[in-house]
Amino acid sequence: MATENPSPSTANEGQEVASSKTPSAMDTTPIQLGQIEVLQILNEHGEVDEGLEPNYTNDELIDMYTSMVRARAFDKRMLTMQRQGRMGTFAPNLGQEACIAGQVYPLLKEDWYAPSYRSFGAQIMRGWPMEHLMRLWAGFHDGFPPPQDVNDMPFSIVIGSHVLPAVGIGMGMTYKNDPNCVVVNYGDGASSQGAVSEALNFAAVYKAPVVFVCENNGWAISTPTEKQASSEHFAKRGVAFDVPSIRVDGNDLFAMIKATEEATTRARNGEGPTLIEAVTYRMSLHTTADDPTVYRKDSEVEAWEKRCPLLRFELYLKSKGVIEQHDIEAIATACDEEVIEARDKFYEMDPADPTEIFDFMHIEMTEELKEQKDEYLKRLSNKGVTDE
Ligand SMILES: Cc1ncc(C[n+]2csc(CCOP(=O)(O)OP(=O)(O)O)c2C)c(N)n1
Ligand SMILES: [Mg+2]
Repeated sequence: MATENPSPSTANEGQEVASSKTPSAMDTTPIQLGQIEVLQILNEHGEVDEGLEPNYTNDELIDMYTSMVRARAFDKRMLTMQRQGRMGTFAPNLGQEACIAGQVYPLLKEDWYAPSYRSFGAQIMRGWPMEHLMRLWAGFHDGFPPPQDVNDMPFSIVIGSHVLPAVGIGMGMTYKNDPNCVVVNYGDGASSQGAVSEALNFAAVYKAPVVFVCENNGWAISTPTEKQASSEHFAKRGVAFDVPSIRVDGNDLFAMIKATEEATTRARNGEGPTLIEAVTYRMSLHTTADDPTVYRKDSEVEAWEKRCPLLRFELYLKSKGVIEQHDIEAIATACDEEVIEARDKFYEMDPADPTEIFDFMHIEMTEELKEQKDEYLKRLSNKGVTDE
């Protein structure tokens, strides 16, 4: 239907104005929703798809395996420290090590990483000292800012909130002609936040060099994925926004690396975003404040234990003759020693100054805050926490 007043004031005479054109007849051919590719290279028995087997050197293979073992050692130690009352609330990553390592493996130092809270394995790979992460989880504000020269956002606890800013970083890269890209991760639960859909749309329209990794780990605390979404395939979400999307075995390090590599290449070539749905499983607690035994069956966890990302990688490395059982044990011990060294450094760090918690909200403290601070200081003094 032609509109009666077709002219935006800027339109030149005689030039066709888009809004005044009679739309072409409705094309009634059914829309073929792009089939979602599914990728697995290394299965749970440690068998590799020979056509897709990557060509890494033995040292590279041992290095990537060690990254996963280190993440698991950190995970276990943090849980122990929390149970001893020496660590704050902590979100374990047990079972998701391949997903997390694979999504940053192809990143360059200059690229950006915008993680959610269950991503310490990747943060370590990006250059965060483990004692720094311990400081963060223990609640010290100096633990949150990324180390110098690490292009990461601090991890996001407000679920899905960091995905739009990550797209903003990507759009900034395009604007400045930077040949870099951004990887952002979020969970199956976070995908229900409207901001995540907005982010996919913005990224698609502006061809932002962003890799979205939706970590589908079965649960959003006690909400199972079937109550989160009507389709178990989160990769389908990308199709609606015209974002190339793929469903990947998130417990398969090779598949995660390959999918991320292809996505980062596309991003660097100006071809815009990609959505990777990483199918994985949270084998441990949501956080140390959670007890999953009240909402999920042990049999479910046992089934996923067989799909453990480390186990299949060990089987693969052994079958290739890259490592033997004693190497596996030596790597585990070395990683645990690294974590203990970091823990000891963390224990030696100065405790926080409890008086400074009011100091960083405003450049100039409001009268109300000053009163609150005074009251708080009096209480600390009465309790003997401070001398004053
Ligand atoms: C905006 C917001 N709402 C609620 C919460 C409380 N919360 C913390 S984690 C979580 C579930 C997240 O699940 P998912 O995105 O699947 O990530 P996962 O924990 O499984 O890695 C919720 C609801 C929050 N942190 N932020
Ligand atoms: Mg989840």
